[in-house]
Amino acid sequence: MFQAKDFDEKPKKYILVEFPFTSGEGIHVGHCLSYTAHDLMARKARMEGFNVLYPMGYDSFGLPTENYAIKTGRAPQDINAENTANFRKQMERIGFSFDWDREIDTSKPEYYKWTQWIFLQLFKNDLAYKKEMPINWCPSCKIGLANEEVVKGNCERCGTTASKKNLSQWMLKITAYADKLLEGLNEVDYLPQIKEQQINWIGRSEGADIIFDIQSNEQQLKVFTTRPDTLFGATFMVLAPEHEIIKEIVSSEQKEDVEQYIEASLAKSNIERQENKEKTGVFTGAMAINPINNELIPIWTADYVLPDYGSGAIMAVPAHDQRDWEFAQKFDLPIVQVIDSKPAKYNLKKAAFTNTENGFLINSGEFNDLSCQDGIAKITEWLKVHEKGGPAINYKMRDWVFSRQHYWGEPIPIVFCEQCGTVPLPEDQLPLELPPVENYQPTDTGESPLAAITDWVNTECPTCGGPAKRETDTMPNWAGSSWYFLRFCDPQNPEKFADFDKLKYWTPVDHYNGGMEHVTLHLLYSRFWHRFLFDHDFVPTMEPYTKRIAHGMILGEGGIKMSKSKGNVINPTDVINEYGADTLRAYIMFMGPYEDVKPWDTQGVKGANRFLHKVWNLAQEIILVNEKIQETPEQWLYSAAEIKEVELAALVQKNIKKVTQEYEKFSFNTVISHLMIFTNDLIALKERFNPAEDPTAWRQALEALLLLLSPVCPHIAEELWRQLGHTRSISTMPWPKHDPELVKEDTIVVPVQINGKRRAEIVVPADIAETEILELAKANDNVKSHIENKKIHKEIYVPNKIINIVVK
Ligand code: ANZ
Ligand code: ZN
Repeated sequence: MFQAKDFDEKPKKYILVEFPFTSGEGIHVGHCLSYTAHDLMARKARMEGFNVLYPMGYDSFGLPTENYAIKTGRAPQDINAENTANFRKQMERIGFSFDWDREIDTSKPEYYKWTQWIFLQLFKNDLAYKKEMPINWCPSCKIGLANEEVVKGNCERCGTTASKKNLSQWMLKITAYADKLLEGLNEVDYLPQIKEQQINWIGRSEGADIIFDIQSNEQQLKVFTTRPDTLFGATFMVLAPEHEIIKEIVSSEQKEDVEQYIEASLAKSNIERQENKEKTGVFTGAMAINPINNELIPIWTADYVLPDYGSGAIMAVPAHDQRDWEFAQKFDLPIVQVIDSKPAKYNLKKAAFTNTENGFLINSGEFNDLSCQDGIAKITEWLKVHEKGGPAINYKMRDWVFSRQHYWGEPIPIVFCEQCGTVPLPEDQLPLELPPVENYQPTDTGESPLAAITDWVNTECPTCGGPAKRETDTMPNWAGSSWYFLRFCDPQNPEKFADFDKLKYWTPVDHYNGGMEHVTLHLLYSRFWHRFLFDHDFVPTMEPYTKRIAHGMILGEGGIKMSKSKGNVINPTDVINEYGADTLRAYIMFMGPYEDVKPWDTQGVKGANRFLHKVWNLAQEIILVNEKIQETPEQWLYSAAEIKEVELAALVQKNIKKVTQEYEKFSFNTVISHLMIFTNDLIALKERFNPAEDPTAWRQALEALLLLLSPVCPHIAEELWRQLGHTRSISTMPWPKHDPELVKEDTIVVPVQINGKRRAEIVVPADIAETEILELAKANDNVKSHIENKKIHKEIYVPNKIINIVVK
């Protein structure tokens, strides 16, 4: 019924909502909110003549299924089949107009074959590599934990403090795409806060690397700074406690203190370390040499410097950086001011002088008097010439850890050969299927359960035929969702992940909706894969999604978070059983602005249900006095302009216009409120103008209401439509259009400007003539006082907008 047609000549519209992570609990109200809102868009777009692609599938690899399998001793494959069937049933009951022919499931080999294929392309382009990385580890359960399983630093299962364990892991080099991912944001129309979060997550900083020699030591120390202009003010250095160099430079006197300090800070989380509290740290006993003036400055270690940003080391400039200032105060280190401003407003005794935008350099030798901006350029240049560093760019974003030591994920298509090393599986061996196992439990070595299936692990090297071992890590849950929007364009293709011409027809996605919580992970990952595929001519567009919006969270009754433990989770199926799918849909749209956080309210559900009863009862009265429609489906076109009775005609016209406008603004709650007002107004008018007097006019009015209501409440709209005698589905009808002649606003407000200054506003009939409005304007008291005794040079009326009078 709602199948999208490849290459149809109608204009296409690709509307996408994030597909669900298929847990055993089934669909929740958050899904209902976004799926309903986009169902409205999809249904309306079809009625407006678009060829709409509104697809759905299942993001089904991952922990909930795996954990359930462990608990029940059943195969994840079986559990998944049940979960997805349950989701499908629920979504069908709510009446979403998905194109079910395009259903996909990320854990099916036909699908993940292509996830593996894309991984191979990334690998061949040096964007996938292995690196020793810490994983979360529960020392008591002796298993690796996914991030989601670490709750407030503790193992979710047993509550023991999670620690880290180093394992060699697959990484994807998303950092190589940092600039492209930033630039791409200029091409798209995302909510401003979504763009901002992406920009902050990527976290691009321009600055310089500076290399410091160390006194009586071969080692050198590199720091990243955004403020090379402050180099003369560097009075000490600080290393993150994790910094490798510490053990090479620490003096024997300081060794014990330093080791103790390191141990204590490793126990802290990153968040704890960034919190604003008393600075801690210890001197390493080593001295660095400032390259620009050869001064000796002490090297400290302190945990306010993070190991995984820049080089994990800083030059501290306490005069101009507040954290460094606090540290210098605490440990009585020198503070040397190197930026000044006019007039001087700061007091270095109270805080660092950080707002140096209009500052200039002092105490900086040959660089004195330069503006900060010039100072940055000149000192960076000096560093480059003297081989002590140079321009550098840093990103907050890290490479993407792509390995999981879990069973229920895509196997990584790589083998390790004694002769050939790391060998990608040839593409014709894909999919590399996930073998069945007895035991899904993560292992006490931190390896994936796949490692225990020796006859799967031991294989032949595809290159030399010698003995080789398979990679046993699987991909993260984010893999399958990084490209699913492409597969929807050609979901059954066995030869390719999607046919290029089909992609050309359908992509980019016109509207994409997802949670705010996916703005920095899934959204960024999928943009990265897509951009990579674009760079290698596998997809036709640079960016995957034209628009990206986000729905607000639905809270439980009373405004507290819905959670199983609080027992306040609303099950959409219960609502349907009691009130029907249309009530659920209408209520969920009526709750409030789409992007707002809003609480569930059972009274509101009842209100939505009452509204639908009103529509039903009104319709029955009108249907009763009407003959069944006789037109053949092809002939029948809706035209509200045929309604002769003036008041009814005006009411219908006004509402077609208003409701359509609200749809276009994606203001779904006001779509419903206007439909409610429309219904009430029709009921009120019925008291004065009996449907039996002009059954046709009332039928046409009802048809307008049903057409406007049908995207929200398709079931009741269809039923009443058929009761009127129509044989063609309401969902295939053209969207009603209002007649501008019939919805003229009676009066308009027009501002009056005199010599460019707004002096008055006048209220006039909308169809007023120019001469008439100019007379009225000049008669206005405020206007009068400004033109009295002056000569009118020019007077212009821009219809419906403004009056301009120029006097001398
Ligand atoms: C000297 C300096 C002087 C700095 C000054 C700032 C102001 P963004 O903008 O976030 O990139 N920094 C560098 N690496 C760090 C790390 N691993 N942990 C903590 N801080 C680190 O910030 C760059 C600045 O943050 C760098 O510039 C460095 O301090 C600090 F008046 O260097 B600055
Ligand atoms: Zn080999």
